[in-house]
Amino acid sequence: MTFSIQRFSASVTAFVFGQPFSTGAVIAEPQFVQEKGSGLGIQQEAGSSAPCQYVSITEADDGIHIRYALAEGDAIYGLGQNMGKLNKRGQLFKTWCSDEFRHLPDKASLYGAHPFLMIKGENNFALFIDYPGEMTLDLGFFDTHQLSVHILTHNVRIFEFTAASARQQVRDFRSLIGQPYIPPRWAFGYQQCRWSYHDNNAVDEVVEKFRHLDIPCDSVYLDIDYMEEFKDFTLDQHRFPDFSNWVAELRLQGIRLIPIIDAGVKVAESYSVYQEGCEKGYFCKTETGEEFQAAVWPGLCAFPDFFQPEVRQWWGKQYQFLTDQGIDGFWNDMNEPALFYSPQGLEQAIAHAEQCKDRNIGVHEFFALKGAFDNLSNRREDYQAIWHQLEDGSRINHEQVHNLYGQKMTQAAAEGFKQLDRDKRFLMFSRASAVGGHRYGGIWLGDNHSWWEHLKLNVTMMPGVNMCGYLYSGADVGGFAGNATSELLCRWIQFAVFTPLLRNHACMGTRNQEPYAFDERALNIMRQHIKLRYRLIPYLYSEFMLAAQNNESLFWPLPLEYADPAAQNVEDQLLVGRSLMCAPVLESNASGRYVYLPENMLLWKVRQHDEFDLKIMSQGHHHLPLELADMAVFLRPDSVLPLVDSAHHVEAQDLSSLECLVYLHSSAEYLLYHDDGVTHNWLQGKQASLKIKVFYDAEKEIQLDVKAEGDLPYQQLKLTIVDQFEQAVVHHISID
Ligand code: MIG
Repeated sequence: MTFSIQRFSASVTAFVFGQPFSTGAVIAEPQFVQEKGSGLGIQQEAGSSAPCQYVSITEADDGIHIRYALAEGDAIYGLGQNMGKLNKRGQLFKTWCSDEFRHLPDKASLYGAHPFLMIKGENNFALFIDYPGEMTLDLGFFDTHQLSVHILTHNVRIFEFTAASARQQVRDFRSLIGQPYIPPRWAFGYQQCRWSYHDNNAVDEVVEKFRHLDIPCDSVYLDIDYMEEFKDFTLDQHRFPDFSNWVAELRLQGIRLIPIIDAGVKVAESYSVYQEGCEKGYFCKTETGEEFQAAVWPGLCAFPDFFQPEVRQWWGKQYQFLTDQGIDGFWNDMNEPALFYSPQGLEQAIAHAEQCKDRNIGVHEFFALKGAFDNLSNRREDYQAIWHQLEDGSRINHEQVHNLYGQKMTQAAAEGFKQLDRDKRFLMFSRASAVGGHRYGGIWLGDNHSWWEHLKLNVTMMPGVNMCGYLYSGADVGGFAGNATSELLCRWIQFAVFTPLLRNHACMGTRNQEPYAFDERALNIMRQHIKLRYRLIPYLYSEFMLAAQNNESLFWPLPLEYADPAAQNVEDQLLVGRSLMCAPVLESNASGRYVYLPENMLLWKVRQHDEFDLKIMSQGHHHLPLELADMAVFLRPDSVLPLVDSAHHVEAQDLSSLECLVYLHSSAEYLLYHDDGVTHNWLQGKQASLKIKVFYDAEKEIQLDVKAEGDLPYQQLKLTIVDQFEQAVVHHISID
């Protein structure tokens, strides 16, 4: 077994086996490299293992194995977008991006491949396995005391992170993979989607309802039906006439339209995108050099070979068809890539059926026949038939790089936007992803169901995707498939108030899921909490930007923050940024919930978004009454929560008066970040900030120290300070 060792820092080491495919996940360069067999005793005997601090890595005929003996109390966090709880010990996962319509508890993989995991317990360390094909991660499934990762290759780079604290392990990982994608500030508003709002009238009606009913909203989505025959970068002129004028009209009302783009390109002679791609050889090929084709929504499709820079450039330019008409946000779908069937697969299934015709086939043959059709989608054989062209002239089989395909589509879009307008921020998020794709866009969490279990899953998934740098993310609020109850949607909004992507989305054929599609009481509750969301935008945006710049997460699990034993099993509360903890209600017919407070906290029980109902709660277990109209926002000791007034959309918000809720123990210091929210000028030092310090002087009097830097919209500051004795004082100051 030969490998080389790369040291990135005292706490980050990589072990390199074979000739790994360069995934682009890690953009940092190692500081020090020990080459294979360099006389430093690195060249190992067969069967020996690499000198990792905690795990053992061995090479076998079937690939590379990582093993670690789990102690009784060890917990495992991370794994990004995957099923299960926060602590993933005991489960089995694999990396294989898939169009997974049913997020059932034992699904081993969904749309993203995020093999970053953290072990907490006897030893504390993290691993990242930089390989874009399949691996299985057995986190104590076959043997409770054995963690084993089997990577189906001999070419891989494995990172070990050995910093003592979990936060530092994540920072170390994130500093390798680079800064996350930064959305425009308006993308922190409420967004409304449905598959599909079929024509401009349907969209106008949605907008009219939101505005008329005084529910804030920043964007409405266009799902696949806006296209002509599902052809990317086309518009159905009948259902969406006079598109660019209409886009401009909606913009005047503070609404942006966000169209979907699918990965598959319809095979059609008269379709210029297909024609050009075909002529230039931009689509993925089969082994014999034919165009690879499979069916998705448009019927037979070809798939752009996003591994080629030239193809990415070409694809990135296509978005201009819509940006020229005033569009500045997109979502990339079906880019795992999802394949409904290939002509070969279908032919085999039909041949199978013909063999069975006119015979008494018996049950076993019946199930085989049924399976032949049931398993036509996303077949492994079809993926194996795809070949990608690489820059050095060589080719690589899709099987070995599958998890990068969708990410490269989003990279193409991001690179295209940069070409179009270097300064402007576009909204972009993708369904498929892998590690490294956080630099190009956000992700949404795919086709969940209107089930309480999936609200819970939204909670446990957020910290995982954040660790991998996907800060701009969120689930389909209310659930995609199935029918949401008004109660579920109310509770879901109460959690999603904290997720950067706050988008209500529902599948074709389900009941309407806009807030106004439910009873009046529910509508009033949803309106209140969506307004709360807008009140929180200065905080969420600031926390987002600082987390992006400092390699932090926005959502962080309690067990990784607090050492006390009772905090170790808390899975249904999360820290949100530096000041807050959320504790959403995740059960139906609940009039409250249990919460565990690892420290004293200030509870703001929100029923009215513009009224404070405050109470200090002491460290420990509590049952908290929370009627459907109520949600809990907890402030940590010595923390500050900035708030502004709500408005119909983000850019209409009056930021001149800022309000801060402070929970003061001894000294609260807070930095509120601000920038223009639409350009990348913040990279050139055009960042503004408000530094707020609230403390006691020697006479035990409360003192304030407020410093403004840069171009800030805030002029008046109202501070509501609650001290340990629940005494509230209010200060008004002006900011200059
Ligand atoms: O096969 O475009 O996850 O959000 O509404 C379904 C239709 C294709 C899957 C996406 C979903 C979207 C839907 N798409």
